[in-house]
Amino acid sequence: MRAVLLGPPGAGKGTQAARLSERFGVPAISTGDIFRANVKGGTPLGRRAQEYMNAGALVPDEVTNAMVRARLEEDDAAAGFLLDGYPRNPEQAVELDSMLGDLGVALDVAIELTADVDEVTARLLKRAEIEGRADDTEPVIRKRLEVYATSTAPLTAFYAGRGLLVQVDGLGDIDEVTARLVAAVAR
Ligand code: B4P
Repeated sequence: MRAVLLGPPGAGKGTQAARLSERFGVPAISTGDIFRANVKGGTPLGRRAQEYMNAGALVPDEVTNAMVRARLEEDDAAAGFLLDGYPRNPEQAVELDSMLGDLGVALDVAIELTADVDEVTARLLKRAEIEGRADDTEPVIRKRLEVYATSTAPLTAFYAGRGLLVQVDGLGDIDEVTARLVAAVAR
């Protein structure tokens, strides 16, 4: 399986990517997780990414694209992958095509996990209480949702135009959503 997982912040991408990764035996590659690991480790990449993440903005494409290209070239991604949170704008989608072209492979599916604004906001505020992530405050969540609507949402039309888009309802309990995703991918 070579898949991308799209959806607004809080739709459950990270949660479900971990489960799909196990189910299909492919690595889940989360750009958000890679950035957070670098922030925690105090690397130059982390220091660069942190200011954008804390503001709810996208990390610049040249940083993100180079990071994903290097990750897709690793051995464990040769037989498949699930990209969680990438691409996030049309420029990244074009760059992903170029990376996959260079690797001689193609995407099988683009999965959009849908959830409404009220639900995702509630989930992220709940996560803030548990994990205290710097980008889970109300003003930053609002900004992330704006960025999603402007930059990321157009990707659904991009992938639909290629016949690759599958939409899955992200509301309901976590197991229920996983079952929907597995059924959608297996089609
Ligand atoms: P991400 O890490 O991708 O963060 P996210 O969109 O909020 O999704 P996440 O995966 O964490 O949350 P999930 O929906 O699983 O990005 C963070 C930042 O990194 C971005 O703002 C940006 O700055 C940067 N970045 C990342 N990728 C980039 C790119 N490609 N280009 C540029 N910048 C990039 O879950 C949310 C919460 O909901 C969790 O607490 C979970 O437990 C809960 N939940 C999940 N499913 C649920 C369900 N069914 N019911 C109830 N709660 C549920």
